[in-house]
Amino acid sequence: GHVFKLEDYRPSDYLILQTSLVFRLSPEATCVIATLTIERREGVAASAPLVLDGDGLTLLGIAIDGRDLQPGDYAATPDELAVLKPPAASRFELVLETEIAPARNEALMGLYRSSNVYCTQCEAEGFRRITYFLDRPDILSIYTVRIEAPHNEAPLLLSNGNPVDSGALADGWHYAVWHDPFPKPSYLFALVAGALGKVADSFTTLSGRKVELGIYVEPGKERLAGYAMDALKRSMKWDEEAFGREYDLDVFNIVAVSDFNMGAMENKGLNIFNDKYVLANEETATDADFANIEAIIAHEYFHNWTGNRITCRDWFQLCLKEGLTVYRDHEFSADQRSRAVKRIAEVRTLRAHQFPEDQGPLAHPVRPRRYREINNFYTATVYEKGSEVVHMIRTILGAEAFRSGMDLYFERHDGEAATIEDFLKVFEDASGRDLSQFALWYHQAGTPNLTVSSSHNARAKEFTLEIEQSVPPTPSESRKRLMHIPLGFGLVGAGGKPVSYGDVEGATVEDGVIHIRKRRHVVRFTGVAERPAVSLNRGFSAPVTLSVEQKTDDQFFLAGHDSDSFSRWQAFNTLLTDALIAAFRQVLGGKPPAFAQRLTELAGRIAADETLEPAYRALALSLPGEADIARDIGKGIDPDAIFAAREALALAIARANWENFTGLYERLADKGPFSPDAASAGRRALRNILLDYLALLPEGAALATTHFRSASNMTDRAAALTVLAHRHAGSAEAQQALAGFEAKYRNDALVMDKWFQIRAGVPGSKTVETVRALTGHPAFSMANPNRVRSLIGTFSSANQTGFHRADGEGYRFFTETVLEVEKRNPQVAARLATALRSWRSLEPGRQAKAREALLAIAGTEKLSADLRDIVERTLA
Ligand code: HT7
Ligand code: ZN
Repeated sequence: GHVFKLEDYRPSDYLILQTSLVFRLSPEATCVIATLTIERREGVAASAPLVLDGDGLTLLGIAIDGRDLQPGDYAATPDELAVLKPPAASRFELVLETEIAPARNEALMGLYRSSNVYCTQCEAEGFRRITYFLDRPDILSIYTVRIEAPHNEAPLLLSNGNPVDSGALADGWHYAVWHDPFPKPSYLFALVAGALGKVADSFTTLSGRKVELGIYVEPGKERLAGYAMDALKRSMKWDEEAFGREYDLDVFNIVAVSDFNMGAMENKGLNIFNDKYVLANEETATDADFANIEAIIAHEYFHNWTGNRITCRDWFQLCLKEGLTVYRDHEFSADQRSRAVKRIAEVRTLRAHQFPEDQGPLAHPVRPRRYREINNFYTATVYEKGSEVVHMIRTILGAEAFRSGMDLYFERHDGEAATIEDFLKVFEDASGRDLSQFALWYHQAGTPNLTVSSSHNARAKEFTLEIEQSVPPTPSESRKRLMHIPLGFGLVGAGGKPVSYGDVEGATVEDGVIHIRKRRHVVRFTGVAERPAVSLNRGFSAPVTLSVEQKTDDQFFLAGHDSDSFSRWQAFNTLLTDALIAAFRQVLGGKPPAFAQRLTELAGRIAADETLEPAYRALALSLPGEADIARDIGKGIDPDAIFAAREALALAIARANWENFTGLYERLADKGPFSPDAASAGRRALRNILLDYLALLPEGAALATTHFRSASNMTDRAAALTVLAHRHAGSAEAQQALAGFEAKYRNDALVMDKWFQIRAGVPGSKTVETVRALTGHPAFSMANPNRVRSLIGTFSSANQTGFHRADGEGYRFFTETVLEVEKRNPQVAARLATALRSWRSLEPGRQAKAREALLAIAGTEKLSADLRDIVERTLA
């Protein structure tokens, strides 16, 4: 396959100033007429051919300035259209007629059908599956779209921008015309047509313009869209307050569809969502679902400025819109909920998804320089690490200069397709700082490590930190340059009070941040009489790993007293991780794992500490996951031993605290009516994690059964079902609860996804057979991405003992299924296939079997570009 390179970027010879599209919708034969106003760029020779992108298209007609082209004037294949002799005039009108079959589009890119609704997905390169075009994000065009369809099949006709006309046609057909005044790249084009229910509301912007808001869902599900609408209005208000950004069209529409490759899509004025991120009430959605809906509604809305008004010059710049917009949605959720809890959750996600990517064969810079398939670069590195880079800019500049930089970005680049260089420049200009070394965060892959040791000289009243940075090698980047790392820190004294200090030597230290720029810094703090405990990477100021030589007493002290809530959580989490790694080694050595009493006691104190938010306590009590432990161990992974170590620690904590936990569990029972707010969700989270511990003790299955039966919302019901199915697998209680849940929700696809997830997550060697059997379940479908991700994705990415079964059966099932999914949907298959990216860290037996599975996929004929790219990089 072709390798696209950043250094090969050059502007196109032609521009497309206006794009007028007519769609005559029909499932098997939709006719698309595109009228493109084309302009040759200045300085380009009139003989330069106009070459448009296509993907599987059938050309029915082609004309320029009203005259049909003759064979020989152009060359058309399904994947390209070349106008060989364009007119001499610098501006001309090209009319193209293509035919497409949305009903047969199972890849879910371009125009397709989802439950009888026509919808589109054009990012990254889906527009070329609709018509021939310069399908690249630096071609900004003004769109007018006319949609025609039978009124009874598609009473609703939507596209980008504002509605301008509609009316009846012959034979029961009707039409609607939409005009979007903002020039946009083709990937932001959208169309929706079908019979959908509507929830309507409005929002008045800061300057007093009224915007009509609509959320469209499957008829009958309107009452499930209320939370999404509320989240939308809060997002619109927040962007005005936090970033001074107002909405710019008369309407803003959101459509929920049930077949969607990702979470949602920010098409201008017409966001299209995976229905899982719109539909919710307490009966069907968990607190995590509510939080995701809020975050994704906000994310797509925020793209209107960071992505749409200012877009990307090319796909190498994807993080320009994605990293920045994730940063913005993180800030939004932090403001709407608990900032401290949100930060911990973000870091857990980053470590679970981005760190393994950065530390494995698929590692790439936040701004990659090469790709074979752009769809495979919608990654945790581009999104989550990209957001962390923006977070660091904010840390380095401070709130005020950061905001000035953002204002300058909007002012300077509105209406443009920009680059990361443009983005960094606005912050340099707004702050007067030099960000050239910092820019490496965009260009260099890999997670930097900081090795830190400290010493105190009582006589000289001097406290010293020795800090050394290193970036491990990553594919095709063996030598790394030194990074600028803003390291948040605090010197903590008795009772958790900050320790003051005088002059500092050896590094620039400002506002609680040490600026690491060299390989090694010896940072001396003068005037420090007592030895402090040092709290490092406060607030998770930089996405790095730390190797700190620290006394266990200091770690316990910080876990109880650090005034930075992130670092306090981190200190306890590090203690748990260290204990789990030690236990893993004991299990491998054939010894029963043992845990320090003071660790299990500390867990009890945190659980009961009323000065801490319940959600924070819940996060502290949720043990590092099996994959987190594996990542921290690094090599020779035996998932069964990790599982045994983790179970042993959970049991030790439960046994040491059962009275305390039981009392708390009872006091936390929900009394009032349900509310999805963060505080109520936090109480449920704490109570449910306590249940998870208590379920390990005698009578645990009975307790979980009672919890399950008395649950008045999906959060509690799903939590109890998970405890029964995972902790008491195979028990009568588990069987009964699973069957009851299935009977009750068999017709609710999104709730059945939870059931598939829970069943796919059951630890142990038997689950592969269960999952294989469940692919035949009436509620399952290989064609629906949500179903595939729930069942197959959960099994392969979240069930360590099940998937990595020692005999390789999990991998064989995986190979078959990935290839089966690929026949319909290469994008979803490629994403699934990343489950084996950490195969080299497995113990030798499993490693050999995982490699066989990857080779089996790689050896398959006619593999899609998407899947081939992932397996070949994984094996390289
Ligand atoms: N910008 C959107 C990305 C997206 C996407 C990419 C490839 C294939 C299908 C897709 N659906 C959505 C989502 C976002 O980041 O907001
Ligand atoms: Zn996005």
